[in-house]
Amino acid sequence: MRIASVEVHRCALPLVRPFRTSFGTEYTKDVLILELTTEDGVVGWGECVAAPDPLYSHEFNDAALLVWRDFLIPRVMGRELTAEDVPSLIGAVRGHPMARGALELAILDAQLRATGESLATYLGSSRTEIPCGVSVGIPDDDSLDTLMAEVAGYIADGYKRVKLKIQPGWDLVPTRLVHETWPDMPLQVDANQAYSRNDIEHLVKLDEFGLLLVEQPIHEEDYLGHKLLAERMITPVCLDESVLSVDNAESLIDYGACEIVNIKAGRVGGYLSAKAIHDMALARGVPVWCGGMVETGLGRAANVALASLPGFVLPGDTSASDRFYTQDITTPFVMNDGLMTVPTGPGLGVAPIPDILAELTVSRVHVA
Ligand code: OSB
Ligand code: MG
Repeated sequence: MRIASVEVHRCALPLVRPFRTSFGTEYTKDVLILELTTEDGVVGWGECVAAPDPLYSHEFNDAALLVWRDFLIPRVMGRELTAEDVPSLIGAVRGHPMARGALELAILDAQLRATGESLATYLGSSRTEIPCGVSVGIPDDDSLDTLMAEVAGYIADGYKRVKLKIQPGWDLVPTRLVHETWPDMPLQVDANQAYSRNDIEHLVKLDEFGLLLVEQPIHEEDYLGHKLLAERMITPVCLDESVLSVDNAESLIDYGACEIVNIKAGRVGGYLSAKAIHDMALARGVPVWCGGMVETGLGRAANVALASLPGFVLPGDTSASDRFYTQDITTPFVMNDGLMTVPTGPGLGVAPIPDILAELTVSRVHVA
């Protein structure tokens, strides 16, 4: 295919409730959606998982716009290519995996729409439906009652696994309460790097709650801290922010810093890299699960496809659209008995609903 044009839709989606983590609170989802058109007139869609501010990672929306315009899109425009060529064509550009991943996804979507194949089939899916977990933020009012009401609602919805966001001062007490109230509900926690290697003895106290895993407790660059924690803790240590590529994931596993991998395609530069990490982990017998970045239906469709690969043995942060949005930009993803159906249509299998996309769009940039 040859890319003829790329348009960025900057959208603002109100969240059903604020989403608070150890690094900040989001009230609205401010998201960049790529619309790419090929010379044959095929349209492909990609969602960028960067946020307006560089708080989860160094990436942020305005930087993604510049990187696309000045460095990434010029390397792929107007030349004959396939999606598999994209990582090497843009490989000279350092960093910016979320921007790279969104561009690769739009190209892959266009390619698969042209051939009629679904993303799930292309990636090597082994299931038609996947179990869903839910990520629960720190309550805006710091109240345990608020947390318990929110978790009770998700359990009533049918979620098969609960993940609590934790930070110093909001860890043992909420985790114990949720564990004791729903002892059979698979439970895990995510600190988004809020602790240090000096907190190992404190983090070990989480062991009494029988958690599936503890996610990214310590700073992303502190591999020794995670290794020391993994040696000391019964609960498996899972890494999110630290995992950036297949080679770095294998290094972290081999070193002993990572016992379970959270795979987020945006964080690792796209779905081809995500699949490579999955394949490596499956071969090594390391469990993986699909992370989320509060995606709209576009990114959610791709995550659900990825999560249907055989190595995804734990429920992912693949919640229903209504966990975050009253109005998604695509047909909403729904859950039945805690399961979600993997899209089977060509490419992502969903596309933005034109009127709704227009309604939620704040600005449009013609990048190329
Ligand atoms: O660390 O997993 C994370 C959301 C935004 C940024 C980082 C993270 C999250 C989540 C997943 O916890 C939320 C979701 O998409 O379900
Ligand atoms: Mg995380």
